[in-house]
Amino acid sequence: MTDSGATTKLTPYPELDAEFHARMAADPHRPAYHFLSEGNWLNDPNGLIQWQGNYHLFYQYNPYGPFHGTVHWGHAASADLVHWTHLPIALAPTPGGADQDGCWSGCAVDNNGVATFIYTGVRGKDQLPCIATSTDDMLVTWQKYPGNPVIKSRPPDLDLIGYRDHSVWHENGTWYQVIGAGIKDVGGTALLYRSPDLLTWEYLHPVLIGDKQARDPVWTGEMWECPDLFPLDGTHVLMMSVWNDHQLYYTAYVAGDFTEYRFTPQKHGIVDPGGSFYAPQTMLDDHGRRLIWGWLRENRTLEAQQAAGWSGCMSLPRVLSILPDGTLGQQPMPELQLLRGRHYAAAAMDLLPPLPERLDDMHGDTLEIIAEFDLGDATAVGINVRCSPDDEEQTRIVYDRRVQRLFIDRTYSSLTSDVGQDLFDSPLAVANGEVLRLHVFLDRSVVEVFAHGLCTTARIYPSRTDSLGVELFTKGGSAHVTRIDAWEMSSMWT
Ligand code: DQQ
Repeated sequence: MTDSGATTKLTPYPELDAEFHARMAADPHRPAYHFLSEGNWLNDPNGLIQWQGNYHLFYQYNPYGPFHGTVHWGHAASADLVHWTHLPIALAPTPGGADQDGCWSGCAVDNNGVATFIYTGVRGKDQLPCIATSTDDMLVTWQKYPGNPVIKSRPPDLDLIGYRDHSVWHENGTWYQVIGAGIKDVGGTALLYRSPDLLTWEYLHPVLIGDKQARDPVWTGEMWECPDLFPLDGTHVLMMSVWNDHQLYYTAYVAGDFTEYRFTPQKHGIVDPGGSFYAPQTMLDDHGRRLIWGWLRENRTLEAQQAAGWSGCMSLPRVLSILPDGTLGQQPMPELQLLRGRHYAAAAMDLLPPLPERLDDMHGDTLEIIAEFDLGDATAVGINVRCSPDDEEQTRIVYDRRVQRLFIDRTYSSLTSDVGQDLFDSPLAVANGEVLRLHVFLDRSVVEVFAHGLCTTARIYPSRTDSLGVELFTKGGSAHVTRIDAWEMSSMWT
């Protein structure tokens, strides 16, 4: 493949043979209904677009192993946003080209009928914007623009410690994009450009500059990766994935006013505080919904990832909204109900401390669970999932009303030592008299919890094959469970 417009080569990589697929299929930690690559390494979602009746998800992919390197764009498509089919690699580094060392993150737009990627090409120390286009209905073949990179250098008057990733939109006949960056000794930023044609770009100004010293209201570090700027429910949202001193932290957001192409934050938050979700991307679908996917990082050693032969999966697709208090809300995409299989329901019940109530009929490692609690005089209530019969292994989802926080407690999630065991918490205020509603998606090594507009996701790696039980519990007083439903979830692969 060259930068002169030739079609991307499709299969220059080691085959994932039948033995490899069998190993992946037998892996008890591989999710069944969270998107992931057939093997090897996956990170950021890229190029989300609806095209000719299909949704397309591209993603950062290393076909050479389960580690970050030689980054390509993997590709999958879906007609219903739930069942997906893997397609050939869409972008590969071009030897001698502007992306010879990696096709890093970017987005897709419809440029007057031509599907177009804007992505970061890596060549040595350069990380610069590149363009590729496709003219086939399934977006399988891509032609790189011969003039890549389309921006030849960073803005000269800024001392930047990073410059990559793209959020592009069209407004009043002009293309705009923000590029993620960090201003040395100052903080993260998103730099605004405009263009008549996606090929020639004029730098304007930073839409917002963070303060890497400020911890309050949300720390945003020294560089912003994967910025995403979009209108939502009458306001604007800017998301930024916080990179600091070569570490990836979380994705923060600001919601507020975007006038004259400058952002004035009114609300701040963390998109998903569960310690795994990073580098998300959003898309607007033809129902007018703003959908989001994020990369769910592994939380086990590099050696464990190498041994597994795969690393990384996507969050469930979620629908974004602005909640009544102006913060960002997330709901599971309703189409996920297509995956519901066998249904388990239990009658409403009183919960008493101290022992948890095991739901004998409800068990599994790929479950959707909806539980509603009248908190009564309890100080905390919750659900334990992936419980072994003796409770030696269990993952606790706990709402503690005294501190008004929701926890995912992984202290006892696994008997193995090479996996994360810490606990993640998020602010969640349930008013007196209000019913607490926990909506949990359990998918082997993924626990994704929705509650009152919040979403928090953690990775777990139970070691026992019988860690399949579900329990409800209360602490400090009695509570009443008004509803408990669960479904076995089927696989997303067509
Ligand atoms: N991942 C890409 C970069 C981006 C980072 C490289 C975020 O473009 O900044 O794989 O995870």
